[in-house]
Amino acid sequence: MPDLVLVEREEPIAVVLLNRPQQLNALSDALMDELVTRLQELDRDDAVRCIVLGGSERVFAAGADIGELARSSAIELYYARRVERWDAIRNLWTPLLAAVSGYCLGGGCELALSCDLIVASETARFGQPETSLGIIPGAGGTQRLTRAVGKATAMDVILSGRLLSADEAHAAGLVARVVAREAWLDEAKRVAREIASKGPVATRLAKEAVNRAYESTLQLGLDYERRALYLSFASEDAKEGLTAFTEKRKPDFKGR
Ligand code: CO8
Repeated sequence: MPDLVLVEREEPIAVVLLNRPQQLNALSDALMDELVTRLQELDRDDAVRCIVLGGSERVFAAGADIGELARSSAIELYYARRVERWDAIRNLWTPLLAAVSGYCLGGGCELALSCDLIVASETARFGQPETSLGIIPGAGGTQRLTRAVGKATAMDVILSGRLLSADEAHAAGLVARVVAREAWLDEAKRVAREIASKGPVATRLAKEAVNRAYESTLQLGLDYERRALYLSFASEDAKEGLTAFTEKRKPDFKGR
């Protein structure tokens, strides 16, 4: 059996590529288990400061594995806690960047939405076609897509099955940067290296604080941000970053 997920370490970043090309990277249970395991391994490794998650040039992922879903009953899915497994991705500490080229549909779109930011090729197509199958988005699509792009666009995408182009997704706030077709992975790696060059403690705290904005009320988010700011001052990285600026040199962050 070939690996369903390929991992390349290019410290300080790592690149994780979905690898089920014949099925357009459909997210089978086995693939998701392997993906979560690999991501958690990288998350524990201090040498990895940003992770890029991608598919191929043709497809990021065409959704959950429809064959598996067709064979599953409601109670099997409920007891297996399949969707709960996806929470591990949202809970990673290390910044996670989705590099999306081609189709990014259904569970694939929800997987990209679970990442911290999306860098998309101009070929990317985002959609939630679940209602065509008689089901609904179930790994966060109705919630995360709505928060990312607003009700009007989310309703359009989810109810009509319309696909968003990369430019539309960018204008709507789903995508952080749109890059040329041939450079989709290189550009994503470049952004990841930029992120990895920052203070790792600060990056993790900032990521958590931004997620609070997205997931809670303004006041709770502001309270969280303040505590995270004070905590960042306890890090050696903060001392190093602030001192390096005053000494007009590049900081040497240790992640401590
Ligand atoms: N699952 C399984 N197999 C797939 C999937 C998929 N999602 N998508 C494509 N494939 C397979 C096809 O069956 C085909 O296999 P084969 O060669 O053996 O016939 C192969 O990949 C190539 O696909 P196509 O021939 O269809 O390629 P095209 O270029 O003509 O079309 C599309 C590409 C438009 C992407 C088309 O394949 C498509 O519409 N795919 C399905 C997209 C979709 O509906 N996605 C939503 C799935 S449901 C979902 O994601 C719910 C998530 C819920 C949370 C998770 C719970 C566990």
